Amino acid sequence: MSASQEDKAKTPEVFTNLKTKTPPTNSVGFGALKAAIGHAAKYMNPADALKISLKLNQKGGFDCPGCAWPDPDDERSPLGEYCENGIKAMAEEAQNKTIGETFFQKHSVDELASWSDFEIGKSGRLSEPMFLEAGASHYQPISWEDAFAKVASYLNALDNPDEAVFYTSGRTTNEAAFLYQLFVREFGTSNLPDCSNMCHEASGSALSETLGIGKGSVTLDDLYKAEVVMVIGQNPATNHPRMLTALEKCKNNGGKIIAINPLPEVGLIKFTNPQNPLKLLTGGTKLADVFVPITINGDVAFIKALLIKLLEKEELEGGVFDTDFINAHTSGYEAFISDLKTYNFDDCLKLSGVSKEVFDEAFHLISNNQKIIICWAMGLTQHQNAVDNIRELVNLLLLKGSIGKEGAGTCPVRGHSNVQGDRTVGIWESAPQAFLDKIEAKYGFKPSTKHGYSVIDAIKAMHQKKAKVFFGMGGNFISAVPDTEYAAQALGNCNLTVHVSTKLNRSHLVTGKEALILPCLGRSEKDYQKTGIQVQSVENSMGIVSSTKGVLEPCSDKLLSEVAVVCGVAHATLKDRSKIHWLQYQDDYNLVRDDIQEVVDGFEDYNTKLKQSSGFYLPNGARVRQFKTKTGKANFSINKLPEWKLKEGELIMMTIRSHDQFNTTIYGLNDRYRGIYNERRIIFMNREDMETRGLKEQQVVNLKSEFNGVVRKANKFKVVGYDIPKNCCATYFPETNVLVPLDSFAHTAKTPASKSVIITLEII
Ligand SMILES: Nc1nc2c(c(=O)[nH]1)N[C@H]1C(S)=C(S)[C@@H](COP(=O)(O)OP(=O)(O)OC[C@H]3O[C@@H](n4cnc5c(=O)[nH]c(N)nc54)[C@H](O)[C@@H]3O)O[C@H]1N2
Ligand SMILES: Nc1nc2c(c(=O)[nH]1)N[C@H]1C(S)=C(S)[C@@H](COP(=O)(O)OP(=O)(O)OC[C@H]3O[C@@H](n4cnc5c(=O)[nH]c(N)nc54)[C@H](O)[C@@H]3O)O[C@H]1N2
Ligand SMILES: [Mo]
Repeated sequence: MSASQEDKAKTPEVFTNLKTKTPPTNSVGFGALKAAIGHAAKYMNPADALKISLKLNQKGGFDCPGCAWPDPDDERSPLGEYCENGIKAMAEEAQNKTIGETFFQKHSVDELASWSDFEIGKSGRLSEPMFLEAGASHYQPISWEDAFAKVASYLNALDNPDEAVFYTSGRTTNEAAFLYQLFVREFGTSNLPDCSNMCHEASGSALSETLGIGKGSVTLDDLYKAEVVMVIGQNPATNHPRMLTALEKCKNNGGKIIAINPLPEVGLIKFTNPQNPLKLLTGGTKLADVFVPITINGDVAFIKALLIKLLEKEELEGGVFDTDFINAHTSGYEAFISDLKTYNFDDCLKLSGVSKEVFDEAFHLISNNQKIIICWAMGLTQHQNAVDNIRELVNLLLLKGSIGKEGAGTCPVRGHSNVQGDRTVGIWESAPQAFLDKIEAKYGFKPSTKHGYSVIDAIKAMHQKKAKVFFGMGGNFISAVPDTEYAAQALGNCNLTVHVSTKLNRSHLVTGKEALILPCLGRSEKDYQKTGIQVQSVENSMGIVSSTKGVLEPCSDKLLSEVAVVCGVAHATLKDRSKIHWLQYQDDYNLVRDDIQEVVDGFEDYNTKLKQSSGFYLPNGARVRQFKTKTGKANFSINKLPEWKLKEGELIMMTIRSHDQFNTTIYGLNDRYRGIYNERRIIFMNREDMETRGLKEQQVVNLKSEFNGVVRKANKFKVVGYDIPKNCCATYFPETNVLVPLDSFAHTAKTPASKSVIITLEII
């Protein structure tokens, strides 16, 4: 009998021989160089590794497919603007192994699903289109023409275009993303969920409402000039390592850093710049001036505590708030202050789990400085009250006038390398009317104005059989989304699931009745088309658009670019009913950019500007104090304290990334900066919590979450005692996504609350 859809979706419950060490006290340095070189040597050809290291994030080179951290405008290190995890991302993409017909003949879908995510990822690059026929156990090769025809026939057989879901992960370039959403809209739906729905959607919602732009306001130069940088809910040493260089520069200029995190993440504490040989020898820079060991989801309470004390001091002494800024540029101040006065400082501080001593240190820095930047990531956006977290931070910045001036502002640190750009060019299930109007004016068809499905809505629609075709442009949907078992049933209900991918992943194994894998070029590869090798473009976390051009030969001659895949699917599906000449775009991507400049604001002279070596900045109202909100001003907001409470025996769990993974791609089994080796099925626990439960190091437990009466289980995790606040625990994503309830998500933004999962332990 074949394995169940749910079983195939879950990570195998197998241990790999855990070893633990005391976590290091310093990040990057020699250890990182060694790990990067070791990884590249193991998985890449030496000549490719060299080519890549010379071109990665260099002007005129290609954009690292890792994170969205920006490249410096001015000087770039001759030693390479990359980091250990950038090299790992490259080694993953530019693997020297490929898989095609023989591999899929040898291994059935069920067998592949029994492999760990690490093993699946290491099987090699996908080299030819593959098709899984209804009832078949193995994928078989299919020609591109037949694959396009298959997609077209399933799409055209739907009763309504809204029965199809078109997911995007954030690596897709501007050119491919623009064409993809254009095809989806011409096909007739706005079902464009994307990884952003699970990532920074809460930031986008909170920032649009309060500051009029769903993106951050600062530039790298601001970070160098800030007096205080607060890094909250983010682990840069692992997920945005080049940010540490910027923080170091800030410190060298006299700036102070406050790190707010349940874990004493080493990168926040101390950093040795690998691009500075002297520092490698002398031992690095202490980064965090104040480390705030906050309870998971204690952030609203902590920020409120800060706001209350700031108000007290302002009323007593004055000079704390930027009154001129508040008067000239904000709205809602009085209502905000009168609400703030209803809260009690001691209650807030208690809820945050932070001591008065540590609070005072953070308070001192905030109240005495005027140029403040707040950086955050998933530690704030993946809670039910995620939008409140961010709005509360905006309140703080507004009181201090710390926005739209040098050295101050918002810095939501984005995840995927082009997740921000994808949204800019139209990957949005609820795109603004003005954008849809421009599409209509340019192409002559009327895009659907209905709000499409976000990730959570899409899963529900597939589960209810309201959606029947799933198309994934990159990503690994089944492993990335919450509530793995429910999502597996949802995908299983589809008639067809299609994935445009570089590498094999679990989503290729948890399929609809039929399935297609469409293999595409990676960022590092040369994109040969009729008019020559194509350049593409991406937007980083600070709103800079720059070009990216591959340097390696494609790993197989049967790969298409994402642009060509979109053109092929669109041409086959829409045929004569299209108003667009689809195939012209794949020959010359300049034509795509010509279109983007007509439809999307800020892209005037796109093709010319892209030739500038450092790219160009998109307009950003908040950066210049032009707040494009409903009130025309920056809005204060009123946010309640979150109401969650733990019952006896319960813990609050955050699902986080190890140092050896990129989302669902597992580079290796270590988490060096947390002292973990050779294992991912672990749960980090407070040592007192272990004692109360009589738990020993490495004891095996099952994890259980109960939400609205539904029990979810993840079996077999080893307990690791760690420096984490009481009643809090941490596990790795995606192993524990089975425990994240689909209906536990951020209000307004619908980001799954994967950083506040309430669980109990079952001792076995
Ligand atoms: N190497 C590598 N780079 C990546 C990625 C990757 O997987 N690997 N992923 C990319 C993507 S898509 C993204 S979105 C980013 C993710 O980057 P991060 O957001 O840094 O990633 P997470 O591991 O989810 O880390 C969340 C951090 O928030 C803390 N945290 C959790 N809950 C709370 C809370 O309630 N309050 C506070 N204050 N802190 C909390 C955790 O302890 C952890 O340090 O990185 C991007 N870059
Ligand atoms: N529990 C829990 N769940 C989470 C999170 C969490 O912190 N906790 N984080 C969430 C976040 S922030 C995010 S962004 C999502 C990530 O969700 P996704 O973006 O869907 O997942 P990834 O793991 O980044 O996708 C990896 C796959 O993308 C494909 N790929 C890689 N490069 C390319 C390319 O250039 N083109 C194409 N077409 N395909 C490519 C490869 O086949 C690879 O297997 O997960 C979310 N899920
Ligand atoms: Mo993300």
